[in-house]
Amino acid sequence: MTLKNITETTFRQSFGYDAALTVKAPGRVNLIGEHTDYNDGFVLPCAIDYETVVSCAKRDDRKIRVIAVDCDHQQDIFSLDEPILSHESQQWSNYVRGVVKHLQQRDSNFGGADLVLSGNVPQGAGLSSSASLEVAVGKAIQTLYHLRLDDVALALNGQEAENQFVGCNCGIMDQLISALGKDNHALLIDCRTLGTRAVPMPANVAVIIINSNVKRGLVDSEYNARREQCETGARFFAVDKLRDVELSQFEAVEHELDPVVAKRVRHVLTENARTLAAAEALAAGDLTKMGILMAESHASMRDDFEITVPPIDSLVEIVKQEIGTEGGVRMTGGGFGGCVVALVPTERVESVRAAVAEQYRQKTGLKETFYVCHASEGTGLC
Ligand code: GAF
Repeated sequence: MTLKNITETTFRQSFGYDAALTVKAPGRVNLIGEHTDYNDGFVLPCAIDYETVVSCAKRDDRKIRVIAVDCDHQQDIFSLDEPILSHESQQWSNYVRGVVKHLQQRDSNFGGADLVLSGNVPQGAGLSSSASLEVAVGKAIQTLYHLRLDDVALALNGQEAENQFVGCNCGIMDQLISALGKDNHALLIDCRTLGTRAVPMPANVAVIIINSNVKRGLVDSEYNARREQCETGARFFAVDKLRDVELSQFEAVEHELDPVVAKRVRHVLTENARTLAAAEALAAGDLTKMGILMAESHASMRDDFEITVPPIDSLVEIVKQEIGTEGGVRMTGGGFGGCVVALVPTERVESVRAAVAEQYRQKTGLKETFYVCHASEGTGLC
């Protein structure tokens, strides 16, 4: 059964009538440009063929009623005419409540709705299951009520909900790529202007995602701490965002900064430069150059930004040994576990799979999950 079949069938069985429409919004994998988005820098993600799907219909009253298929069919119901507060026990509900609350502040021309959600983006793996949920719920209401909000506004709305309602101070990358992803392309995003450039994925190159299955802990607090360290760095240079600091300017005064802050700043400045170079390399189909940039990015996340963990470093080493100069591999996403992404010639996929299957458990005691993904279209009707 497809996700669309699941949400439509659940809708009919639970609410006793047919959904008016079904929308989807994908998760993402970031090829390079990590922790640069909230520094107004550059990122190069692609949307993936794992997504959240929402079947929905208008209601005659001003209530929002939602069922989450993947959370034991739990239900939530709240009114648009009362203050929308956090749900005490159902965390998934807070993404829906936050999106609806912030949507009301952007365009309140909508009434009640019934929604059924389901998704297959692995949760807690750093592949943006939350952003895909936020964008999908926004898209559902926008489409049902013909709200005059474009997909960039839906992305900003999702980010606002996550920052202000859920409490994670994330940047804009995940929601924006879920909203704007392009089939067979990565997107170079300038997180200051929100301008995008679609970069074609080279023919015969596979996007592999390997979940380390490390239990992620303290992700939000470590994430927010990194963000604060970057803000401290920006204050040192008397700029709003690290985007406005040149590498040479930083190197001239590096020793005056707190050593930890200096490492964080170095990561962000060098990662921005790598991301721009990677967009060129990808566009030129230069997998060797991509490999070098991805390896440097990983080392920078490990040594300067300090967001990798030993099993992730092991995975990267195993894949790197296997592919040599034919492609690249690095940790992807916020860090402290999650996934690595590899770009390899299609014919190397099976040898990478075999190398990881043979060595990862032996080195770490953990079992990986292996995905071969397709760079996909952003949110839209199903
Ligand atoms: C998480 C955040 F949600 C993004 O905004 C981004 O900062 C990323 O971590 C790190 O690059 O996915």
